[in-house]
Amino acid sequence: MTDRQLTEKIAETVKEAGKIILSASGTDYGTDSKQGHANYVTKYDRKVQEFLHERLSSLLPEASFLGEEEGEDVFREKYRKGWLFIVDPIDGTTNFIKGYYASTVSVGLFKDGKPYIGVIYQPYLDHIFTACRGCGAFDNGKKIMSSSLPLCDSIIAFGTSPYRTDLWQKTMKLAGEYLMKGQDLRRSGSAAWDCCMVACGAAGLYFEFSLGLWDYAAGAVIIREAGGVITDIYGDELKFDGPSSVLAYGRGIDPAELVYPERSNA
Ligand code: 2AM
Ligand code: CA
Repeated sequence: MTDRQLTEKIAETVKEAGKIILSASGTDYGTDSKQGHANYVTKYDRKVQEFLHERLSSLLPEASFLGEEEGEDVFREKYRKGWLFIVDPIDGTTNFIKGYYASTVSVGLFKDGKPYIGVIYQPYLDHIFTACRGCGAFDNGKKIMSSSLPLCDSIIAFGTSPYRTDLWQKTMKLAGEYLMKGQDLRRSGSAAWDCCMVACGAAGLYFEFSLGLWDYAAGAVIIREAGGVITDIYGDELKFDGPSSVLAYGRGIDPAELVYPERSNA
């Protein structure tokens, strides 16, 4: 199987998983709170993850599986060799619970600890973003490139890391600074979606102070294949081995215009 064929197979599976999200009805989401502020899991997160675990494991039996919701959710040294699926079954769980129609299914495939394939599906809009290393990035099969516009003509997307209440001042300060430098701000509630918006050029830049690996694993491949840049929020290389801050931006942004926050140990 070629890399493109494997990407297509993963995309088919991820689209099927999206149907589980669309099938959710009523108000009984079986919602449980997780650690931290505004951090939830529903029975649908678990269902989608189970479905993906089973289907992706039969697609690539030699791959390990790391998912947000159950089982293995911590990056291990052994993942630096071979294949690893990194899955966020519902990215934007709060949106899902509230009926905000802005959640995604995100599947990254790493090879030897580095992002290799990325697939992100927004089931409400029926848009699937795909990329594999060296093959380019696509939105519903159409090739995409990140924006060539400068910061002053760009939408700035950001996330608020709501489960980390200690980060709100830093987040809002940076958002304010970018509001003055860019065109306007957006906050979608799904980090994976924000990555797609940078990849296709709708947004020029995206930042968030704290994300799980599953929130940005797939997005990183899609952004890079679309000619964009993704680093941590200080401009340092992403390590792809656990939680991190994220800064992503399109081709047109002059790095000299970026605003780097002060470093802290948080
Ligand atoms: P989620 O909906 O899958 O939890 C919103 O700012 C972004 O942060 C979403 O992509 C959301 O993903 C993510 N997020 C929410 N809680 C998180 C946590 N405890 N750790 C890391 N990311 C989280
Ligand atoms: Ca997530």
